[in-house]
Amino acid sequence: MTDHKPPQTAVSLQHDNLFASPLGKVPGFAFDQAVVDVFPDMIQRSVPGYQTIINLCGELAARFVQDDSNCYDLGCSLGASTLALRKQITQRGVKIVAVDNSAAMLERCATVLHEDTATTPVELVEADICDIEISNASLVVMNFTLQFIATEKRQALLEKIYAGLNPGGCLVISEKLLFEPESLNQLLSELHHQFKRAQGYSDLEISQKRDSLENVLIPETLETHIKRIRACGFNSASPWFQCFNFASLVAIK
Ligand code: GEK
Repeated sequence: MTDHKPPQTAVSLQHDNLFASPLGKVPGFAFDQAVVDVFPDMIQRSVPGYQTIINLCGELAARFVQDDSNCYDLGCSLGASTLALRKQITQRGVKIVAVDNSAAMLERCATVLHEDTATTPVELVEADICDIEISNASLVVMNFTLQFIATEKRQALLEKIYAGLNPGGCLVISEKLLFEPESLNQLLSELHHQFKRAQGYSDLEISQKRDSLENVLIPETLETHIKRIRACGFNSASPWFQCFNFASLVAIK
């Protein structure tokens, strides 16, 4: 009998159906191999504006990256932001440091980067972003990662990023947001769920994924983010993109 395995590609095109069947007690969300296998499909169909945000990171790289400096992709997953930066960086002597604490994510990310033809060197680091050193940075990208960091550690992380950025350096933070009052939060959350249904997710998938992310993904309000960024000393900070309860902010040192 012939084995008809699909060809292996670096970026898996597997459809996300991790939450499609009733799971009984839904386990807490983890960035394990099962998630890695469906990740590109999962994030595209779950985060409105995801590709727009990733592309903008490339545009910001063209604008803000300084010669002989470092760029950081914090919570790099499969390297989507790193690839976007790499595509646009023409500055000399630049290194991208891509960090994630999921071994499964980084292993697949290494394969993805191996197939990319851009030349800016990338250092892949398996670590907690709260523990790494940040230095000589001209661009730091944190796309949908801060939301997974314990809230009490967020200020110190932002202060470390600020300290490691060169003057004129740029920080991008993309997050799921919380809204006040609760009625507004409910509305934006329902609009997000409508988006997910339009992407082919069933009500069961939406509710089981929500349960799985409970206490794992902790969103904060836009005001909390801006206040924290400003408290670090950034010269300016503003959201540049929002769709429902997802936004991306840019801050300049
Ligand atoms: C993208 N930026 O495609 N230290 C390091 N990594 C962490 C930590 C931590 N403390 N906590 C979580 N992660 C990517 C998408 S996904 C967002 C980022 C999502 C990693 C985690 O392993 C995962 O790979 C990533 O942060 C979050 O634009 O899935 O919603």
